[in-house]
Amino acid sequence: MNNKPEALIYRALDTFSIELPSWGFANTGTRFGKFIQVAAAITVEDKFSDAGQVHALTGTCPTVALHSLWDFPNGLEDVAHVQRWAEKYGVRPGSINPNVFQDQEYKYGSLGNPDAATRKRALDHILECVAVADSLNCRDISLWFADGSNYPGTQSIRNRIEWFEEALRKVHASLNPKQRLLIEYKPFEPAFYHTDIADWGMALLLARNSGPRAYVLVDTGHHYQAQNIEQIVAWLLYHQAIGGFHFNDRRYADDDLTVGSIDPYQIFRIFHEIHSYAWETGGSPDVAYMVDQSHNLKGKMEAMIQTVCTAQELYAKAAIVDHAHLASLQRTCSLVEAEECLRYAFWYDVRPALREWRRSRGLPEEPIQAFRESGYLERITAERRDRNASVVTTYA
Ligand code: LRH
Ligand code: MN
Repeated sequence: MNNKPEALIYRALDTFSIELPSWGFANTGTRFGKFIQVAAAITVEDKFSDAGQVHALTGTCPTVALHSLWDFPNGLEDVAHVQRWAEKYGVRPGSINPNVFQDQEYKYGSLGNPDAATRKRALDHILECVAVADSLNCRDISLWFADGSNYPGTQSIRNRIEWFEEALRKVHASLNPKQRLLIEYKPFEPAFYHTDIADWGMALLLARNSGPRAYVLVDTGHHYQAQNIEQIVAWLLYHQAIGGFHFNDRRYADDDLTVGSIDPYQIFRIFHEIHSYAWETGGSPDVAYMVDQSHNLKGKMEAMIQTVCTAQELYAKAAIVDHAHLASLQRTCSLVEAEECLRYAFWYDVRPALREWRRSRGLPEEPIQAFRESGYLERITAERRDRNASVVTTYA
């Protein structure tokens, strides 16, 4: 086996794919407002068109994550539309994200709500999403819950655990044999006292309680500043409990900035844990790589293409770590040599090999440049300007 860096980079890029979030192409904002981009996607077709463009330019993102109320508000009735757009734009529907956080009835929670009728409605919505996923031949149902409370004493944390366990067991029981449940944790926001699924341990216990095809989803933005995310990844790999990632970057909290824009070494360290696990176990873990970002200022198309290219670079860098050598240095506690072995890979310039890989696959060497020369932005700007004119920008 040729273990020259270029060969390792090629093999890594050939197996690497990352899923794009449909919502990353739409006009999103913060609670302080939304800055409208006239070319932003509005309809599901727009989102498939944009994702198709990014996949055509990078060859690395064949699936689009869909969010129920934003992409198939009519549930199963929208399946045919989605299938048509997927066909037309050459990207498949990926993970299905139920939304039990934006409707008024979820003020005190969804599956964790003290009101049994509200819990039932939330469960029914999720079960419909499982059916939508089944009809779209999607494997992953990706669950994130805003559930929690804002003040001490206002909710029974233990009762809510029981209600989540009860409901998630029913969701797991509704899966077809190929499907998986991904349980995403988040320490806070929008709840600011307790969040029901606040960390990896809570997500892992709920996953294990639900059934064998429930896994933990790690959103890189869902950690306290001081947390060692790659250590959490190592634990979840060790317990074969990791199902996927939502990649983004942050300086403070769940900032949803573009991957590698603040701390590229963080994502590199996560990819290193995965590559070294694969080297040790002789097989790649079954992990779904996904982007979860909201592009409030950057042009949404360029931000997404930049994200995919950065993820390719960081995945390729981590693929050239000499795992056998590093393992021997770790055994002998050769600290500086071991660290230098890892840093050598991080600082290795993989871009010439990446350009060569793209050329050899008939892809543009510089996807962002190719996008700028494609005229796609001008076309969608003309098509969508009027449709975006009526978008509400204010928070209140
Ligand atoms: C919650 C989250 C979740 C999505 C949402 C768009 O912060 O990370 O994954 O449903 O963002
Ligand atoms: Mn997420």
